[in-house]
Amino acid sequence: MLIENFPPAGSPLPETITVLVVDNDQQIRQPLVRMLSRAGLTVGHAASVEQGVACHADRKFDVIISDIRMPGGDGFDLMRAVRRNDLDVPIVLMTAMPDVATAMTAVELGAYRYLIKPIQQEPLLAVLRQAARTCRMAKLRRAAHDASGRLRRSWVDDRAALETRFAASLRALWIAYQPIIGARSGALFGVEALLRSDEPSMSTPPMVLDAAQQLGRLVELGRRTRKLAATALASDRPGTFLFVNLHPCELMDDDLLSSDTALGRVASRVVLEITERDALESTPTLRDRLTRLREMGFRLAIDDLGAGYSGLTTFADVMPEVVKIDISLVRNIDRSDIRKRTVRHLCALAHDCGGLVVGEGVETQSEHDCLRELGCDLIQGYLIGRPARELPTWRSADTLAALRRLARPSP
Ligand code: G
Ligand code: MN
Repeated sequence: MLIENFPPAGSPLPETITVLVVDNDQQIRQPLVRMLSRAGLTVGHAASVEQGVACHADRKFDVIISDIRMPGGDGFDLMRAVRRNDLDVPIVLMTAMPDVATAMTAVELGAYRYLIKPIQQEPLLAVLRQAARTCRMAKLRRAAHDASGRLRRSWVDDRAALETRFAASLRALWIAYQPIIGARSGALFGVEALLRSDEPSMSTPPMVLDAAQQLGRLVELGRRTRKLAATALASDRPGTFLFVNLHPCELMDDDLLSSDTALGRVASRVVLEITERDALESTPTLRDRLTRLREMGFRLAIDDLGAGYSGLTTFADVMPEVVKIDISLVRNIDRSDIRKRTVRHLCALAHDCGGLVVGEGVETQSEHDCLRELGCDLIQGYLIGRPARELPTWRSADTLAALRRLARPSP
């Protein structure tokens, strides 16, 4: 085992990302190690599963990247062995021979990414940086919990318990639909699909999302949610839009880019809502992925604009067809000059870029009227309808006109 770029003993803590490369093929391993070292990463490498496991046990890396097929033990054996001692380190798998069986195993074991060789430098670096950040965040969170002394059981037990609860919440998953109507016409424009679970120990959507994040299963959760949401739409009359929330990490899931999925098949009726909880710019190949989604027929929305984590940078990155104004700007807007001014300008900006604006979380008639006066095109909130198991039954008179407006003007 060789380690490149490690600082000499006694030097300050390294700021660089440490990565372990495991591949039996020297022709692949060596150039990869060289490329990562040149990019400033601290790189360890191993030629077998056994060596890799020993290497990681010896010196905890921020992220591991491993080949799948290797003689004497494959990438999955490596994952299982590493997980016995380290629940956090993200493991990126790579293969020259992708197939459904290995991809499914990778998902089941919680691989961070499944990459296909040959691997391009920039996307790989972006993935590794993001993985290292995830790993460090997990470690920090763990340290904070430890320090508070709140957590008495072992982490392994906690993880197992969390996995059990998460599995139960997945089984009890369902979708609630909330109507979105035209601000002027009052006609149904679409519905937002909202994640819900009947599992009592994980009863709120943030609890399910948080568990998925901790367990590295956001992609899996996203796939299930999208499939469930799309199935209901397929049985609905044409003409209304389905708004679906995406976690930014779902943008990296190739399943989202496939036309051969339940959601892909109805893409032209779907608005994908993106919230920038994680920096979007850390999503490699973002531009290409957004272009591909639009080619498939999807429209894109910025969710929760004004909520702190969803900012104007995201707006510029995505050039959304729809902007959703966050509930915090909507609440009591009729009594706040500054909110009125903000929303008026956000509407002007969105309209200038050819987009529509949705006011979210509208609870009173005064908020509704005020938003309409300020230029909001669409309204969503308890005033109109609470999220419910059934799709709203009312029909749209102006959906066609709205559809025409949504026919994508160029950014
Ligand atoms: O982040 P996003 O905008 O997708 O969140 C939507 C959430 O807001 C849903 O969980 C939904 O239940 C909730 N919601 C929808 N309408 C209202 C409303 O009028 N008031 C409040 N307080 N919450 C709402
Ligand atoms: Mn939303």
